[in-house]
Amino acid sequence: MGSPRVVIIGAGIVGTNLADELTARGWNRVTVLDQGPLPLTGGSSSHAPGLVFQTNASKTMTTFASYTVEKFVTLDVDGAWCFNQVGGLEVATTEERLAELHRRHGFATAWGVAARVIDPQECAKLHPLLDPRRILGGLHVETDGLAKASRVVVALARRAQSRGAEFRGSTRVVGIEHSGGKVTGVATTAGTVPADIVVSCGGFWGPELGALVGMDVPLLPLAHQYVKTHEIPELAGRNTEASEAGFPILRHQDQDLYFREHVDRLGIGSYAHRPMPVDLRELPGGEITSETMPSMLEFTDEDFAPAWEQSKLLLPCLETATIESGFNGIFSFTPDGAPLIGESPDVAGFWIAEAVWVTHSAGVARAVAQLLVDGRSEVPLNGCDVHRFEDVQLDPDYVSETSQQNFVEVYDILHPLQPRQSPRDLRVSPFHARQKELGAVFLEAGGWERPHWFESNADLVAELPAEWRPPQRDPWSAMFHSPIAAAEAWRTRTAVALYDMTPLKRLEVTGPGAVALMERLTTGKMDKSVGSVTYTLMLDGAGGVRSDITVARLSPDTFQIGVNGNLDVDYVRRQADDSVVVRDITGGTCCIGVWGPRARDLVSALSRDDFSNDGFKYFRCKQVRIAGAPVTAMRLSYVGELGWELYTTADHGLRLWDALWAEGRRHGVIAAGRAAFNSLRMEKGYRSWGTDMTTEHNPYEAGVGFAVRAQKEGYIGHEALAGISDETVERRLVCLTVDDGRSVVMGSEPVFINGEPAGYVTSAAFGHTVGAPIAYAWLPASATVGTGVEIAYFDRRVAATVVAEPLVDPEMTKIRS
Ligand code: FAD
Ligand code: THG
Repeated sequence: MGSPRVVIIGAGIVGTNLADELTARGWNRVTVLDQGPLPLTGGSSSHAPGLVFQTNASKTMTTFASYTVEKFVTLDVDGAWCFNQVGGLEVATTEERLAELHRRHGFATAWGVAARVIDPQECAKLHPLLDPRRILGGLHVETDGLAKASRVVVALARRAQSRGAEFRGSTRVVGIEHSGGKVTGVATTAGTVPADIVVSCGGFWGPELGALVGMDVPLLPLAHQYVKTHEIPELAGRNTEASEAGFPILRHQDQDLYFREHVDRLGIGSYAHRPMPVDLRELPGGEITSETMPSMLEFTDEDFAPAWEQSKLLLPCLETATIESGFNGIFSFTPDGAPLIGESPDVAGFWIAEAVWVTHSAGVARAVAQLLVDGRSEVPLNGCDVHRFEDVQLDPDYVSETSQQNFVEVYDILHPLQPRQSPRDLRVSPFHARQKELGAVFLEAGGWERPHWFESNADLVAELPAEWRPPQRDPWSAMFHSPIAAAEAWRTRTAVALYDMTPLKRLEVTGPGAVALMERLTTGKMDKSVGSVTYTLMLDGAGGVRSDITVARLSPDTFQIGVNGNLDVDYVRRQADDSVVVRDITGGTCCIGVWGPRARDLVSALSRDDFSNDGFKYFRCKQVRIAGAPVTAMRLSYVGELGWELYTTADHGLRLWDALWAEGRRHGVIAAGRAAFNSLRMEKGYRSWGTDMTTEHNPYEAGVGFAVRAQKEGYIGHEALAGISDETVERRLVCLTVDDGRSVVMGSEPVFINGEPAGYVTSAAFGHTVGAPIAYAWLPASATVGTGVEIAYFDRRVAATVVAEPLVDPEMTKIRS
């Protein structure tokens, strides 16, 4: 049997890259269909100016971009370039932006892209059209440049065709055929094309194509303005028709603008205008020809006027220039700016790869090809997986509002904790009203309102013992933070605190096949006594960490699983057969973490059940009553203190909270938020999946090898772990503390050893118990305890040291007593 029959919908930059990547892997039964003519289909790629700036806050996105560069530089069409590596220059006209460029320099370094922050004179030397007096500096990336998308598609289509792929233009897909929950083919205006796998690379048409199988594709088509000037005297004679450009591509984020050369003209792109959402139903229908470009709408000059004025200020040569042409070009935006990759939950074999820039196109295509051919992408996709969204985030109004917001903020300086302003209050726990009364400062995640600290605890800051008083923070790390977190951490470690754990996703897995399913999916022993709780890992086929979860056996056939997000829900559902029912019970239930040395006193006072150390052991669960409410209590603690997670149905939640609060006054109870929580979990050495570890890492590298049961076989990923141990790994997630005891970093900074980039920070926080900032970082295994490193924070270097972990309660005396 040959390779599966694959139909790719869309011959834009993503679809052609995918055809290339699949055929490169020996899959030769690939058909690419497009409604438009070939090679210029009228989609976004047909007219993309193709600026490729690799630097991105996301490691995955940067890796996608770097691969795009690496691949495109090797391509040509009859000798004509596909990638012109002119370099990339981002300039700052404000102090804030200059600082941001230093931060972006950090991202580039952390993710392996060479970059430099340079002064105005050097900027002007690289790009002589710049007025150096208007700028404060720039970020220069030598390997950035221009991708000629309209030529790349030709080069790649030829290559894919030479390996057996077939391209058909002017063939519109009108239906997806499936039977028994599996894709069987694609219905087109020119008949049916049979298929085992269909990948929709339909760009901003994605939602229409997804609808053919009932799949939500949360992207919004938005128009964005691009103009070309008439001839610029300063450019005359500099470039040839063939080279097109010689100066670096230029970004002026303070004014939402970017620039490139077109031989002797300048091209200007603007995000400075109002968001212009496009209703797909209003695009002109009928046959698409090379003259009708459905992705190009008429230029609206009034929207461009302010951008033109700003362009003249940055590039004085434009004072005397005029605009030759412009258009409002359509492409996709998503609620978080990242692409959409994944398989339909209902129709197996129907995949999407959409909302992808030219910049990331080759990287995304390689990832999808690896998913299809190998079952796994080498680059972690958790930030790009279409199943990352919660149900409420798939609502078209949500997608529209947040994607427009993303357009507006595309070049803004965004703090990692910066919450969206709207929509808010989409999901609240039963304790929300009480939390508001306590002055909770909420940040949003997955639609949930989560308290980060409580203003009602402000008075405690003055009571803090000297060794608990947090140092003053720099303005950036002080944003969306409060010293109240120190007081909340202090009271958690010394008295007791209530944490709202409701947003932590939980599944009920039930049925005669439940044990077998959990045995197959995890590294731990699942067939344990009812009442057991197990911390365990789900791995992918290559031994990468898919998730770390807690599994509570509630009855012989029922487990409650604490997971890390919607990706886990999607995965466990896909893996389950008819003998198991997987239910997401998050919304109908709630959870309070009651943690601290007084937790037992507090909970026992409200219950007839046995909460003694013998009667309720660490990592056990029981059905109990607390203040009359039926509660599933689990003795574990992500903050590393004595205590329980108390689960009940939503109706009982408020009473449970009120009872704990009222009784808690005698035990010094407080409500505590995520800021303290995150610091406490790092002190205890607990990883946060998605930030500290992903599928890219094996358990031993990530420091969770203890959760792999040595005797166990037959689970997904087991074979891949053969020969791997704590001793063999070449890199490790390690704990650092900052030497000066005060410089807090934020995460995603590069780490230097002997002056050379050696790794990057994952999570970071001030460790209130240990009185020093903590950072987890990926470093070579040679960086053992005691190794001195430097973390680059903006334009500073912060000295830090690899330390033994956990920093708090390594003997487990607090948590087990
Ligand atoms: P497309 O190129 O749109 O391809 C999708 C294809 O699917 C189309 O050819 C379409 O005809 C086909 N299709 C849709 N529905 C059907 C159907 N039912 N049946 C058959 N075929 C169908 N990105 C950068 O990285 N750098 C830039 O500088 C840059 N500048 C931009 C400037 C402008 C003005 C615009 C509009 C976009 C810009 N982008 C840039 C974004 C970039 O152009 C797009 O993200 C990218 O081209 C999308 O590629 P794609 O293959 O997903 O989509
Ligand atoms: N609570 C519950 N489920 C969860 C989390 C949680 N699932 C997702 C995520 N958080 C998982 N992360 C952790 C990390 C560490 C621990 C629990 C959940 C933990 N670890 C013990 C340790 O390392 O010492 C395990 C000890 C053991 O294996 O016996 O407690 O917060 N419900």
